Amino acid sequence: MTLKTVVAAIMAAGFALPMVAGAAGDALKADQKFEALDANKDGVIDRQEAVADPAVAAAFDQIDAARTGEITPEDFAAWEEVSKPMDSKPEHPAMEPKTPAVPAN
Ligand SMILES: [Ca+2]
Repeated sequence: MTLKTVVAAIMAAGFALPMVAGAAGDALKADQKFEALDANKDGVIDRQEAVADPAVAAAFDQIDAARTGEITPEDFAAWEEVSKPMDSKPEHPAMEPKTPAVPAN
């Protein structure tokens, strides 16, 4: 193994780690939010439960892509992924569809 290879490996690891950590952090955050909203712990968020979070209530039909009247963990995670609120501003308008935040390069 040459020094160049070692440096390349370290750089690759350095780039990969924050990405993995970031993805895991987002997933955990969405998961915790989902559980907090699922008041009766039946595994889905219905309209009554959604009112606890104004942003979720406003975007309910958008999140509930399959129009089942319930938000599944998958629906919620997908919505969290595209909506990505800047901070924790519940009044952040989530109605307009947004393109996923993909780095330009
Ligand atoms: Ca529920």
